[in-house]
Amino acid sequence: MKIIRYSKNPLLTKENVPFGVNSIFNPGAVKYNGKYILLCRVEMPIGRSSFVIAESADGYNFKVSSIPVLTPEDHKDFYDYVNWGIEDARITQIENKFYITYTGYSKYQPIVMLAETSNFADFKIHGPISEPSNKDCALFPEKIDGYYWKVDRPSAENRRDIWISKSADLVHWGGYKVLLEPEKGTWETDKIGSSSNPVRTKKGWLMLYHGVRSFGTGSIYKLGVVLLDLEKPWIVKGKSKEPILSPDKVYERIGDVNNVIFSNGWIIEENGDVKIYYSGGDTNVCLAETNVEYLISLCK
Ligand code: BMA
Repeated sequence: MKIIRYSKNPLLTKENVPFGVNSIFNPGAVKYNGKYILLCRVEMPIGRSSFVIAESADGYNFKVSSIPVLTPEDHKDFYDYVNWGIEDARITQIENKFYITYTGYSKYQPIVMLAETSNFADFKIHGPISEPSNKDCALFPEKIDGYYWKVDRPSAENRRDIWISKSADLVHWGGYKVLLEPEKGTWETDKIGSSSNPVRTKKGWLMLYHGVRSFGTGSIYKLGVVLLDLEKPWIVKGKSKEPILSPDKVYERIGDVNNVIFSNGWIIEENGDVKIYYSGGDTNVCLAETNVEYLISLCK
């Protein structure tokens, strides 16, 4: 098994959105009531992002909601932290609720926001769960050692590492540790960040991440995969040495931001098949398929 791009990529472009947008991209993904749900970022004509739902019975053919389901204006008490847009949702089911971690963007720079929903129509917004500058947050789907856990990507001077922390209530966090650092002099040399919510496998927590190498003229975003210890999730058991998906097709090479493969959502089927939803060039929604065993075999 390899990572196989869907032959009809991209699944969605702005032509599939029933209202005027610049782009649709970076979907969070989850199965709900037997349906595939993508919570996609739409950049509105003014240049600020909101979220729409795209829904599908088969994971390939999606229909986009007629209006955004979550906007900066919905944030009332927290508007100052999201008034430049909300971006890049990651969805984690914990018991019978869906928790959404996403980027709030404002003059204060990126910050991690938390919301929850039971039906993808009504959202309870908890507000910021980080200080700036921080993004790429993903929650673990169950308690470990009595705590909820998250990964995120704070920006420190010259450093873009993935950190892990824990919480008793999903809102107040502590116990911060560095989880993963960019491997210098490789495809991920400049920065890394989570690309999916971690999923339990027999061998450990499996998670996609993105790595970035910057050049004078821009950056290249690629995907990797990492395996974390089940009981001690701050321990890395292995990771892919090479990227698992790199910009290659025209719809990944050329877009609002060239040479980007960015993912923040995947679905693991009961038989171990994996659907990685991703975007090419910050401009569309695409799909690549693989399976859990193959991803684990890459984590050395
Ligand atoms: C990251 C985020 C993503 C975006 C990516 C590539 O920093 O802002 O939303 O897809 O850059 O441009």
